[in-house]
Amino acid sequence: MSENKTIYRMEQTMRWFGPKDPVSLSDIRQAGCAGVVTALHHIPNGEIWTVAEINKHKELIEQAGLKWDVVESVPVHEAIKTRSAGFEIYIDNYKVSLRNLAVCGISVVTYNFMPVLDWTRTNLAFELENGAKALKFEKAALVAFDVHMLQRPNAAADYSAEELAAGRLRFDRMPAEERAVLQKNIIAGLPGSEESFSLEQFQQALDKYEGIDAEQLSANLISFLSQIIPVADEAGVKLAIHPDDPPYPIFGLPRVVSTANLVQKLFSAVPSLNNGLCFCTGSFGVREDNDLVAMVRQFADRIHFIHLRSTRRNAQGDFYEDNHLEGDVDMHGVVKQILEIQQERKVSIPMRPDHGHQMLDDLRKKTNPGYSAIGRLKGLAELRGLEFGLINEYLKK
Ligand code: CS2
Ligand code: MN
Repeated sequence: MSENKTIYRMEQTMRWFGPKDPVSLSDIRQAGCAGVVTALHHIPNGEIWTVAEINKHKELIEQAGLKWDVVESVPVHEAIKTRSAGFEIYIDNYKVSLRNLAVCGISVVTYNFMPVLDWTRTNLAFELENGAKALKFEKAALVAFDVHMLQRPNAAADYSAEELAAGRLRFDRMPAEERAVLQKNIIAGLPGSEESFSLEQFQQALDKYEGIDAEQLSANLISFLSQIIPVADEAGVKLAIHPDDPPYPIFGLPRVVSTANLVQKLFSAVPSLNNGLCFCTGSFGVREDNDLVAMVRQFADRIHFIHLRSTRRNAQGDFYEDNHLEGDVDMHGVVKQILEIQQERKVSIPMRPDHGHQMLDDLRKKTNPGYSAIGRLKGLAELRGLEFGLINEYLKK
């Protein structure tokens, strides 16, 4: 291949939670990013994002010498997911927000369709051998919370006898303070989540899904898509659905964005290419039956945004967030495949290192779980190195 041929690299970004984020725009710029991924976190879920509010946020970013590459997320109101009272208004508001974003020149929008909770972990400070801290999902802790703290009716039916025994033991041995932290970790809202709950509120939110199985939830998502994708087509907005995290049912809630087949169903139902995917390797990668490299190929035309991170799972159903290039995700294979689809499509897809370890100075700082500066900088630097190596090899061919 000739030297002067354009090479499409991944567009490097980081998530920014707005002016209150302890990681500043200047930090993100120093990490080597040209753009940020952000949202209007101060606007309540379901309300319209006005052009004035979007532009205000955009100016802050541009003043720092960066671009606003991707919206993560315009949250989908629970009434839309359950198709309950008022959902039509929330869909109309969503359409207006998409149009307003397009007016401001922002054209990639991420969202998820996870019932009640956004991403879920049981431990936000799992100490790794080297002293850094990672986010972890421990099955026995989840069972302890679900069966013994929340005492969800019929929860026991969702687990095997071994899982129940492990959960019981975990609960019995857990000191009161640890129980309180566990509850907070699961339902008080991780960064980027729009909701936080008390135990009673959480049970009420779960109850709203009574009678909604995966088929019904999928139908609700498809009917939402069939209304908003035409607006995205008109306005020139690419939507990117984020997969379920973890990618299987929890708390008896249905899940509809966990595997290639489920994702394909959404695209077959609403074929426009603006009906796209946020390819999150950390979420999909928790399932052994998800072949990530094959999924990048399968959804080549629809990947509009990329989250790169890796998890390591065990036989008990636990997983923790590993170094970006280690763990169960074949990161070399995934990035290689992404580079191939980018050359074919002639685009640079925005990518962010999704989460990072709390390490070095950040261990002494108050940080947003998963979103400390140094761990993400390390992840981004490693990913950038991997990409650099792959591109050099490719140029030699
Ligand atoms: C999480 C989520 O793993 C992740 O990316 O940080 O907050 C995610 O951004 C949302 O689910 C996307 O809507
Ligand atoms: Mn993600």
